[in-house]
Amino acid sequence: MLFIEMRLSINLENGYPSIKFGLKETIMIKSFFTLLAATISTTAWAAPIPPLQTRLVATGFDQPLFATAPNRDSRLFVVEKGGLIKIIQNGTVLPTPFLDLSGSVDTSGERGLLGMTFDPNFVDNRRFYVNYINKTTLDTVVATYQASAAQPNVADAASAQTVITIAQPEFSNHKAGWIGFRPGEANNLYIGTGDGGFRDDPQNRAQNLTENLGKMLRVDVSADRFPGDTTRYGYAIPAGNLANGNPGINAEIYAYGLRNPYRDSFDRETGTLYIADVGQNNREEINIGSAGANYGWRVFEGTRLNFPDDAQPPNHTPPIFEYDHNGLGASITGGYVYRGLEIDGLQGTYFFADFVTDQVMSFRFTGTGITELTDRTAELLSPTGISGQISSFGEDGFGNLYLVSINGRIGMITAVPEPEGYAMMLAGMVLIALWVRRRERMCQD
Ligand SMILES: [Ca+2]
Repeated sequence: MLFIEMRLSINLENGYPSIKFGLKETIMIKSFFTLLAATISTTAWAAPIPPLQTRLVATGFDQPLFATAPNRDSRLFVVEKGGLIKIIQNGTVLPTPFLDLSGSVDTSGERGLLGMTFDPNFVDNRRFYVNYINKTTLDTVVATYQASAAQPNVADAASAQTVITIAQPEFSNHKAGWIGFRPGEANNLYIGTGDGGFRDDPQNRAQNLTENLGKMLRVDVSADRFPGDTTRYGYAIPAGNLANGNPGINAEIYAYGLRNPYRDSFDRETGTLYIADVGQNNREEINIGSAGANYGWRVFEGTRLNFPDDAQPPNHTPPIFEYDHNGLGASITGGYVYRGLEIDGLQGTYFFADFVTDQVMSFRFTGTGITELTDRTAELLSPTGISGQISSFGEDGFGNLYLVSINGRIGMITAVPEPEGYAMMLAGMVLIALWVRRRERMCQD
């Protein structure tokens, strides 16, 4: 199609052939080119989405909770709840873990090694960050390490430095744990925190602006703020956080009113921040992250009033999408916007799952709402592949997306190979034809 367009364009002037024809021929040619242009532009706007499948990448992990990679790096780093980070390289899980934090991590309830991200300048500084619950204090720790200069598949354990600690209450749930850098904002580390448990956020922490729980935090980690202390890395406060110099508000807070943001992600092309917040009684929700936003918990659960005794915040930012517990599920696992190179039609499609009902869904965010809500469960889950219990999605260094199951399996979202895809389309057409014939017969009866 593109080739035809290029050949024809040689003879075009003002969009139409310059050779003189009669009126009738000119109208016909104009109609043809209008049709051609419409076809090309439609094709460019919405390449068809082929049938999808999950291709198993590796199995045998112990409660994997996350998968990620440095930009344009062909390895995939898998985070296990118990404290190990393992590398899949060329289809093989390397026998030596990249990092072993099992001696430092508490794993009871929703505690564990919960998140990981690579520094945008990883190629130069070999720096990465982890989020875990400390075995002794039971508090959240975000720490930075460096990969070994001599052995790139092993982290240098002695390089550990603490970026921030966040005090946690005694409850073992709502520890969130995602951390990440927004594309194009290399200095600032985003840290999602839950309300710390238990139910109904008993201390109302998510709305308390002197608490770092129930928040999206943002700190500047562009330099070691304690160069004389090999155990502390620290951080600075970037411009544009909520407090903006107000001493009555924690300087780290970017946005607030979250219950258990599990999981969050940046659209690697647009930088849009997606925050999936796990609900309590009734609603699972997906929010768009913006500086100063209040997502409402505990007063609101989605758009539903959860705690009528509290004053309703006037600045409540409702989710872009929510579902109730009588519908899609009861515990959301947020995913990613697809920006991989393999499947044109999927560009801009956001994937998420529900941990309780084993559903995988997708939609597109238009900037004001969502469109193309699609149930992907039948395509992406199967008894022999990824069967469910989606603990996270993962994104590799090239924008490919993965399903991570807590039962130990990891698979990549791919297109069904074309001959099979055609076969499936053909089978679908045959089924429709049979159905039409059956209806015709029924109408005749
Ligand atoms: Ca230091």
